[in-house]
Amino acid sequence: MGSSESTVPRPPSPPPPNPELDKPWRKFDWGQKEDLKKKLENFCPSHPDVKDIKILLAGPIGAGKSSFINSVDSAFLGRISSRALVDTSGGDSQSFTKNLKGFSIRSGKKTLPFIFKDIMGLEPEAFEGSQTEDIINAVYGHVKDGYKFNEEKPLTFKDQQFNHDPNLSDQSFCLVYVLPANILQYTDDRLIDKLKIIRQRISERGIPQVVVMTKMDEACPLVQKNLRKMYTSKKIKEKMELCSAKVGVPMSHIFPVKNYHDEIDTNNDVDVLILKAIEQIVHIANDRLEDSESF
Ligand SMILES: Nc1nc2c(ncn2[C@@H]2O[C@H](COP(=O)(O)OP(=O)(O)O)[C@@H](O)[C@H]2O)c(=O)[nH]1
Ligand SMILES: [Mg+2]
Repeated sequence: MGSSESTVPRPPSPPPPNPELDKPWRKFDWGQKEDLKKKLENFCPSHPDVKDIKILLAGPIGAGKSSFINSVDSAFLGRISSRALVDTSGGDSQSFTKNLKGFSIRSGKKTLPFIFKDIMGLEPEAFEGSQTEDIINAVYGHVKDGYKFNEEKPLTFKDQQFNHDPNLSDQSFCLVYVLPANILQYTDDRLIDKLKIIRQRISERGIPQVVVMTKMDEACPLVQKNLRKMYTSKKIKEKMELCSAKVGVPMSHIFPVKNYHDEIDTNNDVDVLILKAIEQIVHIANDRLEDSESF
């Protein structure tokens, strides 16, 4: 059997800390997919002048904005969609979204009453202020569809593409930051500062902000193996708490997801996280829309 050498007994090393909590810290029903789909299919904006809710997605290049739109589309279609065109080049090409354009989502024959707008990547190193101005203008409906964002020069009221008189349906009632789970540890403060400026400016008019945290699979091996560990993984909880502290959004406004990225079929657990995020975003936006009489 073993060698007869005498070994100095080592003090027992403490067991590694369990990466998993005993109980999920957020209650989450993994069986609610059909319910969520139905609710979203039957949703109707609560203001008669607004046909659909505009959901503005902002975030760095490669964060997963296009993949998120595709994932929402896929969850409703029941098959993988690639309409929003994901950048597969690793993020350094020039082919990322530069034009403001809307994506609507269909379920069966019905077009759902919300539209995603994917805006230019929010890069920490880009010219001071220009992107934050563009994002703020986009929230308030001043940026016309098709406008081609220019990193070096924000849209101004003198431009043709500036909508001087946005109506209620041109405006966004929720700004969604799409941020990959691992970004906040490594990013420099310039991105955080930009987010802060945007937050201050849009909260003047009470526009809520939420974070969709993507690439949760890459952030935690437990979750990579099984998405249902999302709310028991200590690592995921830490990432979300860090995000809440740095970006200044409450935990209740942060939604962890895994986008479809290399799958060929949809699955329940990916869908249910994506649909839950959308359901919450749509309600947060609609609540703000209901209050819109007040300004
Ligand atoms: N593992 C993983 N990869 C993702 C996820 N979301 C996006 N990706 C990948 O990240 C890259 C950038 O995504 P993309 O949607 O183009 O980002 P965008 O620039 O914000 O539109 C693509 O290669 C995606 O396949 C995710 O949740 N998990
Ligand atoms: Mg994109």
